[in-house]
Amino acid sequence: MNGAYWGLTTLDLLGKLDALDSNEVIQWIMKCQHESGGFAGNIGHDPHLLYTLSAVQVLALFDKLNVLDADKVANYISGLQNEDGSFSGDEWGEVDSRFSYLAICCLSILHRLDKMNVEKAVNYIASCKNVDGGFGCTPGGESHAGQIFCCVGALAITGSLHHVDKDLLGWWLCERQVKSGGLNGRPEKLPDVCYSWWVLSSLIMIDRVHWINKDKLVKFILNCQDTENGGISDRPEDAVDVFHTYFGVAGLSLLEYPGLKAIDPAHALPVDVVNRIFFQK
Ligand code: GRG
Ligand code: ZN
Repeated sequence: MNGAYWGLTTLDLLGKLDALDSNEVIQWIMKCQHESGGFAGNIGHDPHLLYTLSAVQVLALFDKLNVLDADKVANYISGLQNEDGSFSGDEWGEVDSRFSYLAICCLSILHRLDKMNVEKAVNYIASCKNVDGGFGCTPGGESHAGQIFCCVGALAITGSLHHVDKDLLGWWLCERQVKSGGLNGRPEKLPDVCYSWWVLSSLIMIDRVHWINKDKLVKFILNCQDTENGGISDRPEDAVDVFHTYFGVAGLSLLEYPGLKAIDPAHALPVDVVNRIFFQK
């Protein structure tokens, strides 16, 4: 299901969503829905918030959210909220600030944020903030750009960005740019194309994107292309995959690279899709 979201969102950003038969995709997605209302990664697998958001995002791309029983999906999601405001990813109970983002983003797309306790959810995310301005997966967990995207995205969607120290976090995030122009996910690690999304979307949400060198990042991403067979890899000369192809193209879209649709940094969907969800009910 995540693969469907990465591949189809990339196609949409490229203006090629019609390359696939939408009915076939939608039928497969609906076969992945569990009786609990949540979606699984594939037919017959167990449901999880991760696949539930991807399923809802793909239906949004195709303007087919109406095939869903939104209350049923929302009940599955809100049922995973814990007493302290955190979210479990599925019935087995692992807690992570990623799951807070998944729940908040999904309920927001479904216009069902009122089904969860937003105040408690926001307070839990704020409790994952560290002294370096970043966020971890649970309180006290090491700051990591992926978790920062989740926490900042969730705070942006709920109108709670006042919990972020924008200068402190902006400094930590812009320090992720290394000599080659690429971004890493935490200090001393290698650059990787997918951080073009996790870091850049966060910088945009806190209005600090001008703190990195955009031209150098564009060149780094383009250098990771397989110019013969297509696709983008994590770093130059590596094998391509659909995950890094999506985050490379999405990063280029955030960098306003010509010929790509604009993408919304919080909902991780093309801006025209987000506008359709929130402004054309
Ligand atoms: C809708 C875009 C979107 C996402 C859904 C699942 C999720 C929400 C976000 C995941 C955030 C996250 C934790 C991303 C990091 C992915 C990654 C590259 C992990 C690798 O971590 P390490 O520590 O790699 O193994 P490094 O780069 O530190 O060596
Ligand atoms: Zn990566």
